[in-house]
Amino acid sequence: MNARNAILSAAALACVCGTAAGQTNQPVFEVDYEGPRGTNTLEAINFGAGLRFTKFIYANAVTDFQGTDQQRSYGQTRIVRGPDSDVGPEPMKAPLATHSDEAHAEFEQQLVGVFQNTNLNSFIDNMTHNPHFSFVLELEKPLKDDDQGDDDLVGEIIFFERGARVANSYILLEALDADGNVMGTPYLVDPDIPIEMSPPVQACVLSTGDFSYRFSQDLGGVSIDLGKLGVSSTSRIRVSRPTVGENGLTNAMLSGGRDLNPDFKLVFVQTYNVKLTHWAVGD
Ligand SMILES: [Ca+2]
Ligand SMILES: [Ca+2]
Ligand SMILES: [Ca+2]
Repeated sequence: MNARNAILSAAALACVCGTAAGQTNQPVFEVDYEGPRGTNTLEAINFGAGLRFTKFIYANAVTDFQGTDQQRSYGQTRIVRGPDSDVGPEPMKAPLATHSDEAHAEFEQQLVGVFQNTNLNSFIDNMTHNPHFSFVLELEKPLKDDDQGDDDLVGEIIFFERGARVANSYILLEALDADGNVMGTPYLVDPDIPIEMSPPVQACVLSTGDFSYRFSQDLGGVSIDLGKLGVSSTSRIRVSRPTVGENGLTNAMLSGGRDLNPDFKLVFVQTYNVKLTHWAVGD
């Protein structure tokens, strides 16, 4: 099925409704859903009241990838793609054989591909016991807040996370300036306030050994206003595994199956200076 037909196929278009408690907004994710093995493309995000966005900002580059154990980190942070999907980078089926600068750059080049599409079945997977990961996303153009300051209305960053009970993993986001210095405030994303997807959107789980398809898990989405990072615009975002004792994260917050190794995708939404399209049920 080509992309245009997929968009036009009402049967294939899952209207993914937000039901998160405690949030003032309930965005609807419109996903062209093929199933847990296929391509599941986010087509639009709708915050209601005519605030429906279809333009996304992608990354040009991943830089400064770091793992605690350089000998194993490429295997601890992996690229996943639905086995029947061809959107997004192919999984690297083994850790790199060498850790030369060239191999490091090759891995970063693979990673960035995850952030150049909205296929929710093309994402980053962190192994359960990965002790650390971080990298910087260099965006193709500045991500801007539609309404300066911290609010819960229109999120520019959507954190999609796969978990046994929808999203269950924390992540830390920081806006960086052109020199790599942190602007604003590091923001710990709480996976306990996900927008559940209804009907559910699932993402694949691949085996560690041969990367064959094993089963699938539900995805949850968390909508984050850019103001929560303490900035109104940024072109660089550092993504990392949070550390207990920093940025408000305590051990008590890891009860109930919550963890620090997200299997995730970040989607950046252009909400600033865009022509809004009005949309109603039944269109
Ligand atoms: Ca805001
Ligand atoms: Ca906003
Ligand atoms: Ca998870």
